[in-house]
Amino acid sequence: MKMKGLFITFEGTEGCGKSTQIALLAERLGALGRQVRTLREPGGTPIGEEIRHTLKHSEQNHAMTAEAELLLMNASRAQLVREVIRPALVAGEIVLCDRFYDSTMAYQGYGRELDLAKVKSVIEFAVGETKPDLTLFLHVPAEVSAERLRLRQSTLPVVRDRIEAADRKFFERVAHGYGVLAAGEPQRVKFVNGAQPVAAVCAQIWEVVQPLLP
Ligand code: Z5A
Repeated sequence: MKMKGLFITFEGTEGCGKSTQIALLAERLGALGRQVRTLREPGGTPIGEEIRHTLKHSEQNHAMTAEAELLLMNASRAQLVREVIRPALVAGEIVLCDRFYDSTMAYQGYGRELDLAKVKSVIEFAVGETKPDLTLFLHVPAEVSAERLRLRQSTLPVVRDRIEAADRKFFERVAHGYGVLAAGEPQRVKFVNGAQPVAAVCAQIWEVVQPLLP
């Protein structure tokens, strides 16, 4: 099936600004008359949102193994790809997705230290031929990420999140993993300095996205 649309994914560690920038880019593209679809992972479909709850907040998830986590992330993804992403791309839409398979490589591969080749083959089974045209990797130092999360948590009710509860070493491995992944695919993965003010990040993203618009 011919895909006429454009598939852009946003990646990075917690609080790097993905949601903020996706909203701004969607608004800008919408104002230009483009058909835009914003999605998040895990989630984005009714089945995926249930899986998201199981992964993050369910009271039953305390004993979840890294292997189960890997498979659930990719069950959510397999559903999202077939139910939403492929039909949207066939229809010529611009799909903006908050995390995709690089998150699995970074969190389950590097973070949980699962075998990288096996993680890759699970991802391949989940996504088939559906791969991002562009991935924006919003890089922020760990201190910036921690400070943003602290500020956000001070204004919101506390909800237990199993993944966020991992230790510091886990998040250091995730950040290292992202660096390796971005360096390994410079054509697809574009490095964005997420520590700048919101408007400056937005401008840097627009410079990369604009030339790719179909
Ligand atoms: N995960 C996984 O392990 N494997 C996978 O395959 C996939 C996911 C797909 C999803 O969590 C979790 O699933 C995630 C990875 C794992 N776990 N962790 N930990 P989520 O969807 O709940 O959250 P997140 O993806 O980690 O994103 P986030 O924490 O919500 O952050 P964000 O979307 O990147 O940032 P934001 O919400 O736009 O901004 C955060 C705060 O900073 C907010 O208060 C903003 O107002 C502020 N902000 C944003 N930009 C700026 C700038 N430029 N300056 C100052 N302040 C800013």
